[in-house]
Amino acid sequence: MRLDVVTIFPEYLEPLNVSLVGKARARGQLDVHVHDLRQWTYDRHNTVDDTPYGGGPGMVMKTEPWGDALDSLLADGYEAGDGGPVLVVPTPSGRPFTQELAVELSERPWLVFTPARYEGIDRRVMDEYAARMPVYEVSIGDYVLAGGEAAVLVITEAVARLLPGVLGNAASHRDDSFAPGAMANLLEGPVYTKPPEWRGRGIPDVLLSGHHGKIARWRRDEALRRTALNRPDLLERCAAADFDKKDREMLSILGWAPEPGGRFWRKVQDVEE
Ligand code: 6GU
Repeated sequence: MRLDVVTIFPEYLEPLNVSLVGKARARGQLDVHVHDLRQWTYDRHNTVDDTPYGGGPGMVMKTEPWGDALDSLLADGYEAGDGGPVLVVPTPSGRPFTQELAVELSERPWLVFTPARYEGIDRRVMDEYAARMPVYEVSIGDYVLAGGEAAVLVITEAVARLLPGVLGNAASHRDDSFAPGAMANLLEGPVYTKPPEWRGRGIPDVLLSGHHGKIARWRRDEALRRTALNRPDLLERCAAADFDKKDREMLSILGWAPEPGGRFWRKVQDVEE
């Protein structure tokens, strides 16, 4: 997979040399190109921003440097269709970045990222390239970052670990908490390793039992417990049919019940007299 990143802070992308993504690059599985947007400015001050039309606070990134930068890197091997590039524009006003979108992006051969600073990029840039290639405006969560570079690191790591041969064990993604099409998207429960006792704290007996069926059941119960606590919205999205009899027992212990009609589960409210 090829990745291009155009940014005014190329040094912010240094972590792409480290760990899983760095190793994928070293092995030739990822071909990463980081470009300084100011290469495509022609004035003495290397200006990339200007005041917004219509007024208001902050600055807007100008069309010309982005247009020249994108034309220049796309000219290098541009191909329309499935083999062509997609533009990934990190912005707090984008669609949520999910595991499903990570899988979709991991199936493309070439991703071009345009992380912005200031109040964002002049709209005409996205409109211009949307006529030539898929454009994904993506947000990594409900908070505001000072720029899109950290989002590029997040998206790249989520995508790179899905590429064939990048993680040691390909089966490991199927069990990811947010793997698309999983029966029920549950958070993973706690994990333990040696020593068996640390500061007076032991390991749940079942994990030492060697009984695979009981261990699987315990893990599933812990996943239900953690999901109910931290992400009740995920449980609410599960159909009643996602759960077996033992799941139902656990959900009921956790204070959840099927809604009238039984299609989904919901937290049971304490009824007051
Ligand atoms: Cl992708 N960019 C910025 N600046 N803020 C964000 C974001 C992206 N996702 C969430 N907040």
